[in-house]
Amino acid sequence: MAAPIGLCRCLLPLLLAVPWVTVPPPGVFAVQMVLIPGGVFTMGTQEPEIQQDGEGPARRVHLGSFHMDQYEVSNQDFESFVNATGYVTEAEKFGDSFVFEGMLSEAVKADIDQAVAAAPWWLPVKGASWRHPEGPDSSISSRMDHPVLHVSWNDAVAFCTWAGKRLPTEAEWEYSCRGGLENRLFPWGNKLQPKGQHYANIWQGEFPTNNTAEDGYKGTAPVSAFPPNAYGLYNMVGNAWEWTSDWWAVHHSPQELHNPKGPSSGTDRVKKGGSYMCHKSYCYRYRCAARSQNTPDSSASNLGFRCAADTAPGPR
Ligand SMILES: *[C@@H]1O[C@H](CO)[C@@H](O)[C@H](O)[C@H]1NC(C)=O
Ligand SMILES: *[C@@H]1O[C@H](CO)[C@@H](O)[C@H](O)[C@H]1NC(C)=O
Ligand SMILES: [Ca+2]
Ligand SMILES: [Ca+2]
Repeated sequence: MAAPIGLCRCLLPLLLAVPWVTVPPPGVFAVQMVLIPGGVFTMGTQEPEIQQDGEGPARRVHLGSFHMDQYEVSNQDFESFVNATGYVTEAEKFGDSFVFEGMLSEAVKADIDQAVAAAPWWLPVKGASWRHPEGPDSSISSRMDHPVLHVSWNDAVAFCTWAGKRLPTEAEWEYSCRGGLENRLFPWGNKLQPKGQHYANIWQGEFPTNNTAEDGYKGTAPVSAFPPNAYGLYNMVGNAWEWTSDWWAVHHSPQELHNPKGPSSGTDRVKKGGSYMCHKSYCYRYRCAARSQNTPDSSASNLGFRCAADTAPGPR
Protein backbone atom coordinates (compact mmCIF):
# COMPACT_ATOMS: atom_id res chain seq x y z
CA MET A 1 0.00 0.00 0.00
CA ALA A 2 1.18 3.48 -0.74
CA ALA A 3 2.99 5.19 2.11
CA PRO A 4 3.25 8.95 2.52
CA ILE A 5 5.84 10.31 0.14
CA GLY A 6 7.97 11.68 3.00
CA LEU A 7 8.52 8.16 4.26
CA CYS A 8 9.76 6.98 0.86
CA ARG A 9 12.10 9.93 0.62
CA CYS A 10 13.59 9.08 4.01
CA LEU A 11 13.95 5.39 3.23
CA LEU A 12 15.38 5.68 -0.25
CA PRO A 13 18.97 6.62 0.71
CA LEU A 14 18.89 3.72 3.19
CA LEU A 15 17.76 1.28 0.54
CA LEU A 16 20.37 2.52 -1.90
CA ALA A 17 23.09 2.08 0.72
CA VAL A 18 22.31 -1.63 1.15
CA PRO A 19 23.37 -3.39 -2.06
CA TRP A 20 21.20 -6.50 -1.69
CA VAL A 21 18.00 -4.49 -1.29
CA THR A 22 16.67 -3.74 -4.73
CA VAL A 23 14.99 -0.39 -5.16
CA PRO A 24 11.30 -0.88 -5.94
CA PRO A 25 10.32 0.04 -9.48
CA PRO A 26 9.09 3.62 -9.65
CA GLY A 27 5.38 3.72 -8.96
CA VAL A 28 2.81 5.41 -11.09
CA PHE A 29 3.23 8.62 -9.11
CA ALA A 30 6.90 8.89 -9.97
CA VAL A 31 6.65 8.16 -13.67
CA GLN A 32 3.69 10.29 -14.49
CA MET A 33 5.31 13.71 -14.07
CA VAL A 34 7.27 15.60 -16.69
CA LEU A 35 9.79 18.38 -16.18
CA ILE A 36 8.47 21.60 -17.68
CA PRO A 37 11.44 23.80 -18.52
CA GLY A 38 11.30 27.34 -17.16
CA GLY A 39 10.89 30.22 -19.57
CA VAL A 40 8.74 33.15 -20.57
CA PHE A 41 5.38 32.95 -22.34
CA THR A 42 2.33 34.98 -23.25
CA MET A 43 -0.45 34.25 -20.77
CA GLY A 44 -4.04 35.06 -21.71
CA THR A 45 -4.98 36.55 -25.06
CA GLN A 46 -5.59 39.88 -26.78
CA GLU A 47 -8.50 38.23 -28.61
CA PRO A 48 -10.72 36.96 -25.79
CA GLU A 49 -13.53 34.66 -26.90
CA ILE A 50 -15.40 35.00 -23.59
CA GLN A 51 -14.99 38.58 -22.40
CA GLN A 52 -16.46 38.17 -18.91
CA ASP A 53 -14.01 35.37 -18.03
CA GLY A 54 -10.98 37.68 -17.92
CA GLU A 55 -9.05 35.93 -20.70
CA GLY A 56 -7.14 39.12 -21.43
CA PRO A 57 -5.02 41.08 -21.57
CA ALA A 58 -2.14 39.05 -22.97
CA ARG A 59 0.79 39.43 -20.56
CA ARG A 60 4.38 38.18 -20.44
CA VAL A 61 4.93 35.71 -17.62
CA HIS A 62 8.24 34.20 -16.50
CA LEU A 63 8.23 30.80 -14.79
CA GLY A 64 10.93 28.70 -13.22
CA SER A 65 11.10 24.99 -14.05
CA PHE A 66 8.57 22.73 -12.36
CA HIS A 67 7.06 19.27 -12.73
CA MET A 68 3.58 18.58 -14.01
CA ASP A 69 1.44 15.43 -13.92
CA GLN A 70 1.25 13.95 -17.40
CA TYR A 71 -2.35 12.91 -16.82
CA GLU A 72 -5.40 14.06 -14.97
CA VAL A 73 -5.59 12.28 -11.58
CA SER A 74 -7.46 9.03 -12.25
CA ASN A 75 -10.02 7.13 -10.20
CA GLN A 76 -7.29 4.56 -9.52
CA ASP A 77 -4.90 7.25 -8.24
CA PHE A 78 -7.61 8.70 -6.03
CA GLU A 79 -8.55 5.27 -4.69
CA SER A 80 -4.92 4.70 -3.66
CA PHE A 81 -5.11 7.96 -1.69
CA VAL A 82 -8.42 7.07 -0.06
CA ASN A 83 -7.24 3.55 0.75
CA ALA A 84 -4.10 4.91 2.39
CA THR A 85 -5.70 7.75 4.34
CA GLY A 86 -9.43 7.08 4.77
CA TYR A 87 -10.06 10.52 3.25
CA VAL A 88 -13.72 11.50 2.82
CA THR A 89 -14.47 13.99 0.02
CA GLU A 90 -16.66 17.06 0.48
CA ALA A 91 -19.33 15.64 -1.87
CA GLU A 92 -19.52 12.58 0.40
CA LYS A 93 -19.82 14.83 3.49
CA PHE A 94 -22.47 17.07 1.92
CA GLY A 95 -24.33 14.02 0.61
CA ASP A 96 -24.75 15.29 -2.93
CA SER A 97 -22.95 16.68 -5.98
CA PHE A 98 -23.83 18.19 -9.36
CA VAL A 99 -24.34 15.80 -12.27
CA PHE A 100 -25.03 16.59 -15.91
CA GLU A 101 -28.62 15.59 -16.64
CA GLY A 102 -27.63 13.80 -19.87
CA MET A 103 -25.69 11.21 -17.85
CA LEU A 104 -28.52 10.33 -15.45
CA SER A 105 -30.93 7.42 -15.51
CA GLU A 106 -34.67 8.20 -15.59
CA ALA A 107 -34.94 6.72 -12.08
CA VAL A 108 -32.39 9.16 -10.65
CA LYS A 109 -33.92 12.12 -12.54
CA ALA A 110 -37.41 11.34 -11.26
CA ASP A 111 -36.10 11.89 -7.74
CA ILE A 112 -34.91 15.47 -8.32
CA ASP A 113 -37.11 18.56 -8.38
CA GLN A 114 -34.46 21.26 -8.20
CA ALA A 115 -32.09 22.45 -10.94
CA VAL A 116 -29.65 25.32 -11.49
CA ALA A 117 -31.77 28.14 -12.94
CA ALA A 118 -29.09 29.45 -15.30
CA ALA A 119 -27.98 25.96 -16.36
CA PRO A 120 -30.92 23.57 -16.02
CA TRP A 121 -28.82 20.61 -17.24
CA TRP A 122 -27.04 20.55 -13.84
CA LEU A 123 -28.90 18.55 -11.22
CA PRO A 124 -27.91 18.06 -7.56
CA VAL A 125 -27.87 14.29 -7.12
CA LYS A 126 -28.01 12.69 -3.67
CA GLY A 127 -25.22 10.20 -3.18
CA ALA A 128 -23.25 11.33 -6.25
CA SER A 129 -19.53 11.23 -5.45
CA TRP A 130 -16.22 10.18 -6.99
CA ARG A 131 -17.13 6.51 -6.45
CA HIS A 132 -20.65 7.01 -7.81
CA PRO A 133 -20.38 9.68 -10.53
CA GLU A 134 -24.03 9.41 -11.67
CA GLY A 135 -25.53 8.69 -8.27
CA PRO A 136 -25.65 5.72 -5.87
CA ASP A 137 -26.44 3.12 -8.55
CA SER A 138 -23.42 4.06 -10.71
CA SER A 139 -19.87 2.81 -10.28
CA ILE A 140 -16.34 3.59 -11.46
CA SER A 141 -15.25 -0.06 -11.74
CA SER A 142 -15.03 0.09 -15.55
CA ARG A 143 -13.51 3.61 -15.41
CA MET A 144 -10.54 3.28 -13.08
CA ASP A 145 -8.29 4.93 -15.70
CA HIS A 146 -10.70 7.86 -16.21
CA PRO A 147 -10.28 11.20 -14.39
CA VAL A 148 -11.62 11.32 -10.85
CA LEU A 149 -14.73 13.55 -10.69
CA HIS A 150 -16.79 15.15 -7.92
CA VAL A 151 -13.65 16.33 -6.14
CA SER A 152 -13.67 19.83 -4.65
CA TRP A 153 -10.68 22.18 -4.66
CA ASN A 154 -10.13 21.22 -1.02
CA ASP A 155 -10.16 17.51 -1.94
CA ALA A 156 -7.68 18.16 -4.76
CA VAL A 157 -5.32 19.98 -2.40
CA ALA A 158 -5.56 17.07 0.07
CA PHE A 159 -4.64 14.56 -2.65
CA CYS A 160 -1.72 16.56 -4.04
CA THR A 161 -0.35 17.19 -0.54
CA TRP A 162 -0.52 13.47 0.25
CA ALA A 163 1.32 12.71 -3.01
CA GLY A 164 4.11 15.15 -2.08
CA LYS A 165 2.89 17.57 -4.72
CA ARG A 166 0.67 20.67 -4.96
CA LEU A 167 -1.87 22.14 -7.37
CA PRO A 168 -0.37 24.06 -10.32
CA THR A 169 -0.80 27.83 -10.38
CA GLU A 170 -2.97 29.08 -13.23
CA ALA A 171 0.18 30.39 -14.94
CA GLU A 172 1.90 27.00 -14.64
CA TRP A 173 -1.20 25.26 -15.93
CA GLU A 174 -1.54 27.55 -18.94
CA TYR A 175 2.19 27.40 -19.75
CA SER A 176 1.96 23.59 -19.61
CA CYS A 177 -1.16 23.64 -21.81
CA ARG A 178 0.60 25.67 -24.48
CA GLY A 179 3.40 23.11 -24.80
CA GLY A 180 5.94 25.69 -25.96
CA LEU A 181 3.70 27.20 -28.67
CA GLU A 182 3.04 30.97 -28.57
CA ASN A 183 -0.44 32.45 -28.92
CA ARG A 184 -2.20 29.30 -30.08
CA LEU A 185 -5.75 28.37 -29.17
CA PHE A 186 -5.16 24.72 -28.32
CA PRO A 187 -2.27 22.67 -26.86
CA TRP A 188 -1.47 21.44 -30.39
CA GLY A 189 -2.10 24.59 -32.47
CA ASN A 190 -4.96 26.66 -33.89
CA LYS A 191 -6.90 24.00 -35.80
CA LEU A 192 -9.40 22.07 -33.69
CA GLN A 193 -9.13 18.89 -35.75
CA PRO A 194 -5.83 18.68 -37.66
CA LYS A 195 -6.24 16.20 -40.54
CA GLY A 196 -9.76 15.49 -39.30
CA GLN A 197 -8.41 13.87 -36.10
CA HIS A 198 -9.88 14.50 -32.66
CA TYR A 199 -7.29 15.88 -30.21
CA ALA A 200 -9.53 16.31 -27.19
CA ASN A 201 -12.66 14.94 -25.56
CA ILE A 202 -15.32 17.62 -26.00
CA TRP A 203 -18.95 17.67 -27.18
CA GLN A 204 -20.00 17.06 -30.79
CA GLY A 205 -23.64 17.57 -31.76
CA GLU A 206 -26.27 19.91 -30.28
CA PHE A 207 -25.72 20.92 -26.68
CA PRO A 208 -27.36 19.81 -24.40
CA THR A 209 -29.70 17.48 -26.26
CA ASN A 210 -27.63 15.47 -28.75
CA ASN A 211 -24.14 14.23 -27.91
CA THR A 212 -22.96 12.36 -31.02
CA ALA A 213 -19.64 11.38 -29.35
CA GLU A 214 -17.77 11.58 -32.67
CA ASP A 215 -14.54 11.72 -30.67
CA GLY A 216 -15.36 8.30 -29.20
CA TYR A 217 -16.58 9.46 -25.79
CA LYS A 218 -19.94 10.63 -24.52
CA GLY A 219 -18.63 11.09 -20.99
CA THR A 220 -15.05 11.00 -19.76
CA ALA A 221 -12.23 9.21 -21.59
CA PRO A 222 -9.22 7.41 -20.08
CA VAL A 223 -6.65 9.97 -18.88
CA SER A 224 -4.20 8.64 -21.51
CA ALA A 225 -6.60 9.02 -24.47
CA PHE A 226 -5.84 11.40 -27.36
CA PRO A 227 -2.39 12.63 -28.45
CA PRO A 228 -0.23 14.44 -25.84
CA ASN A 229 1.08 17.97 -26.44
CA ALA A 230 4.77 18.74 -27.06
CA TYR A 231 5.48 18.55 -23.30
CA GLY A 232 3.98 15.04 -23.19
CA LEU A 233 0.85 16.17 -21.32
CA TYR A 234 -2.52 14.51 -21.99
CA ASN A 235 -6.02 15.97 -21.97
CA MET A 236 -5.00 19.45 -20.83
CA VAL A 237 -8.10 20.67 -22.64
CA GLY A 238 -11.31 18.65 -22.59
CA ASN A 239 -12.16 15.49 -20.64
CA ALA A 240 -12.28 16.95 -17.09
CA TRP A 241 -11.91 20.57 -15.97
CA GLU A 242 -8.83 21.00 -13.77
CA TRP A 243 -8.51 22.97 -10.54
CA THR A 244 -5.58 25.38 -10.14
CA SER A 245 -4.29 26.97 -6.93
CA ASP A 246 -5.22 30.57 -7.87
CA TRP A 247 -8.07 32.62 -6.51
CA TRP A 248 -10.38 33.89 -9.27
CA ALA A 249 -10.33 37.47 -10.57
CA VAL A 250 -11.17 38.86 -14.01
CA HIS A 251 -8.95 41.95 -14.04
CA HIS A 252 -5.27 41.33 -14.70
CA SER A 253 -2.39 43.77 -14.85
CA PRO A 254 -0.71 43.83 -18.28
CA GLN A 255 2.63 44.01 -16.42
CA GLU A 256 5.33 41.41 -16.89
CA LEU A 257 5.21 38.96 -13.98
CA HIS A 258 7.51 36.34 -12.43
CA ASN A 259 5.96 33.13 -11.05
CA PRO A 260 2.56 34.75 -10.39
CA LYS A 261 0.30 33.02 -7.90
CA GLY A 262 -2.91 34.96 -8.58
CA PRO A 263 -4.83 37.25 -6.21
CA SER A 264 -4.09 36.95 -2.48
CA SER A 265 -7.75 36.31 -1.64
CA GLY A 266 -11.10 35.61 -3.24
CA THR A 267 -14.23 33.50 -3.08
CA ASP A 268 -13.71 31.17 -6.04
CA ARG A 269 -10.80 29.17 -7.40
CA VAL A 270 -9.71 29.07 -11.04
CA LYS A 271 -10.36 25.95 -13.12
CA LYS A 272 -8.92 25.44 -16.61
CA GLY A 273 -9.31 23.42 -19.79
CA GLY A 274 -13.02 22.75 -20.23
CA SER A 275 -14.53 19.27 -20.24
CA TYR A 276 -16.29 16.57 -22.26
CA MET A 277 -19.41 18.75 -21.94
CA CYS A 278 -17.92 21.78 -23.72
CA HIS A 279 -19.31 22.77 -27.12
CA LYS A 280 -18.29 25.86 -29.04
CA SER A 281 -21.88 27.14 -28.95
CA TYR A 282 -22.02 27.67 -25.19
CA CYS A 283 -18.70 26.68 -23.60
CA TYR A 284 -15.82 27.50 -25.93
CA ARG A 285 -13.45 26.94 -23.04
CA TYR A 286 -11.31 24.07 -24.32
CA ARG A 287 -8.60 26.66 -25.10
CA CYS A 288 -5.40 27.29 -23.11
CA ALA A 289 -6.33 30.94 -22.38
CA ALA A 290 -9.89 30.05 -21.33
CA ARG A 291 -10.80 29.92 -17.65
CA SER A 292 -13.71 29.51 -15.30
CA GLN A 293 -14.32 29.31 -11.57
CA ASN A 294 -16.05 27.53 -8.70
CA THR A 295 -16.11 27.87 -4.92
CA PRO A 296 -13.45 25.65 -3.29
CA ASP A 297 -16.07 23.25 -1.89
CA SER A 298 -17.88 22.74 -5.23
CA SER A 299 -17.87 19.42 -7.03
CA ALA A 300 -19.37 18.22 -10.29
CA SER A 301 -19.39 15.39 -12.82
CA ASN A 302 -16.98 17.19 -15.16
CA LEU A 303 -14.42 18.62 -12.73
CA GLY A 304 -11.14 16.99 -11.70
CA PHE A 305 -7.49 18.04 -11.41
CA ARG A 306 -3.84 17.19 -11.84
CA CYS A 307 -0.91 18.05 -9.56
CA ALA A 308 2.36 19.92 -10.06
CA ALA A 309 5.55 19.85 -8.00
CA ASP A 310 8.70 21.93 -7.58
CA THR A 311 10.78 18.78 -7.88
CA ALA A 312 9.65 15.33 -8.96
CA PRO A 313 8.61 13.11 -6.05
CA GLY A 314 10.77 10.01 -5.69
CA PRO A 315 9.47 6.47 -6.19
CA ARG A 316 6.70 5.52 -3.78
C1 LIG B 1 -8.20 -0.16 -2.39
O1 LIG B 1 -8.60 -1.12 -1.45
C2 LIG B 1 -9.51 -2.09 -1.98
C3 LIG B 1 -9.97 -2.95 -0.80
O2 LIG B 1 -8.86 -3.47 -0.13
C4 LIG B 1 -8.81 -2.87 -3.06
O3 LIG B 1 -9.70 -3.83 -3.62
C5 LIG B 1 -8.34 -1.91 -4.15
O4 LIG B 1 -7.62 -2.61 -5.14
C6 LIG B 1 -7.49 -0.81 -3.57
N1 LIG B 1 -7.21 0.15 -4.62
C7 LIG B 1 -6.00 0.59 -4.94
C8 LIG B 1 -5.92 1.54 -6.05
O5 LIG B 1 -4.98 0.24 -4.37
C1 LIG C 1 -28.03 14.06 -33.48
O1 LIG C 1 -27.22 14.73 -34.44
C2 LIG C 1 -26.82 13.90 -35.52
C3 LIG C 1 -25.83 14.67 -36.36
O2 LIG C 1 -26.26 15.97 -36.65
C4 LIG C 1 -28.06 13.45 -36.31
O3 LIG C 1 -27.69 12.61 -37.37
C5 LIG C 1 -28.99 12.72 -35.35
O4 LIG C 1 -30.19 12.39 -36.02
C6 LIG C 1 -29.31 13.57 -34.13
N1 LIG C 1 -30.06 12.78 -33.16
C7 LIG C 1 -31.11 13.25 -32.51
C8 LIG C 1 -31.77 12.32 -31.52
O5 LIG C 1 -31.56 14.37 -32.67
CA1 LIG D 1 -16.76 13.60 -26.41
CA1 LIG E 1 -8.52 18.18 -18.75
